[in-house]
Amino acid sequence: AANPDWWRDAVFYQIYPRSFADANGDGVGDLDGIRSRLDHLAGLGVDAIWLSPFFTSPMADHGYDVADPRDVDPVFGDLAAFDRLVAEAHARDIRVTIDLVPNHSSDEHVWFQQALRAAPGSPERDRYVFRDGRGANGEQPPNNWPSAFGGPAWHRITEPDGTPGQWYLHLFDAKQPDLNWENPEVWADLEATLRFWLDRGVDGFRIDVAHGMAKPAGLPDLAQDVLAEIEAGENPHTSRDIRWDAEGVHDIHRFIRKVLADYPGAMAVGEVWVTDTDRLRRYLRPDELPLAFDFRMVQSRWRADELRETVSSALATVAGTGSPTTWVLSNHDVVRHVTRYGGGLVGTRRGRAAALLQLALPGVAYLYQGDELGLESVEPPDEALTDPTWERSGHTRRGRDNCRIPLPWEPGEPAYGFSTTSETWLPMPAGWSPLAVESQQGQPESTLELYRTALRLRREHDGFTGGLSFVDAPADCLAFRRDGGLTCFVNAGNTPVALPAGTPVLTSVPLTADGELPGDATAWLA
Ligand code: TEU
Repeated sequence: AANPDWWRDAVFYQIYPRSFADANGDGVGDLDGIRSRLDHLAGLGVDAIWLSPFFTSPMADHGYDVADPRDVDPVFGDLAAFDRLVAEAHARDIRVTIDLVPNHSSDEHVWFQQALRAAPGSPERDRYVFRDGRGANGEQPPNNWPSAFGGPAWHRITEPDGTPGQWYLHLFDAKQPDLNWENPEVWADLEATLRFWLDRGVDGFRIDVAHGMAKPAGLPDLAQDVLAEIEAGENPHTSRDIRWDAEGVHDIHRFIRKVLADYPGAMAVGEVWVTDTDRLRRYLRPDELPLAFDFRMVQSRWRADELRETVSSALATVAGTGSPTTWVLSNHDVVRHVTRYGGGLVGTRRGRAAALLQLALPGVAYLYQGDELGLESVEPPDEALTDPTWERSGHTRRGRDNCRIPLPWEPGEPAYGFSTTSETWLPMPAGWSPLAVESQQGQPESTLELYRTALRLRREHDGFTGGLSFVDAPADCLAFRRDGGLTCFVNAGNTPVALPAGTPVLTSVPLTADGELPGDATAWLA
């Protein structure tokens, strides 16, 4: 019988559909492409996939601008292709989870088109956050909020009679108007979307901007010092950034959880960009989110003290909530961890060590496609950039294309088996041939085989059960022991160190001739 708590220690694999595999040769990945590569995921040993959006969309934010949340965009396939994918994933014991984007819709959603044609104050306008502007003729935005992509979070429309009109809120791109979560129709529509996909067999959801749907009453200005920090690119995500984490968001999560409760085993993970322990833990409740990404691991540098602090605060966040931690190193929004840790040989080595750290920790792990290949971020040339951040920031922020380069499957030249065309939606770099799946497959020293072995041990070895206790370790090292008996020993420094007693089960790089753990390496010991 199905275990309703299957997700508590699961390894999820995030697929960014544009960049995973392209079956129809148009240079953009698609659902049939994903289906054709399921054996890679089965061989890797992941428990579930998370598909970033594949819904009908004008692709202003590559699908995070949803025009119809209950259909498939033709660039990715159709509902029949989705059903085939779910069936073939389930046949391999891989669960399928999908993205849910409740904070905003596309401006090409039928609701927004109706809102533009309707009058101020109408029920159609009330599904979004329309306000009159400030200043004599309403020519100033209603408040000082910036968009997460740069520029103001407000866009002024032209009324149907041709006069300059109201403003609408968009915390992201202008083509992503925020929905008004004070409107009951918005709730009912989200429930319809949840049930639509759950009835089609999905096993859960990743909830986009899960800290963003509710807005503070009266939409007050941001404090000047907080605004200055945001504009300096510090993106503090503090409790003083009142655009996010408003109290009302918790009611919405309780509503979602009630719907999920009708489907045994259905899970949800929130993209909660809240890094304050007390604020984050408020989302993790038996009647709210079962899981929330802990992004402090993404923000942590490759230093033993920071990593240890990251692990401690993540564990403190979930303590007493009944939820496990959700560990993540990379995703489609951040510079890949190999690059963050220094890139090249050093970054690759640290990336391997970080993978063994991530996979030894109690709870849920999310891998991002390409993590298992040790991929680095690759910055495309200016003219190839597609992320809305580039335009909206006035070309001051290059955006997130660097972590969205299509995956290399086969050795050779671009597109390395990703597509039959070399004209991929983002250019693929020269020199990726050795990183391709087929190049690494069966090579014992490869990052792909390291992940495979690690996932197999995590599944089969009984040392991985229970919580963790930190173990004394030399400077620049971090060590902990799982209740089941496995010890994870990370050397984040440069010099080899002696390991505690125990038998090495797996190491990210070979031990020295003296049996010591080299720098930038992790060992699992039983
Ligand atoms: O990201 C939301 C988010 O808050 C951060 O990732 C960050 O602030 C943003 O990337 C700006 O740097 C989610 C999705 O993961 C992202 O891809 C979407 O663009 C965004 O929501 C809007 O839907």
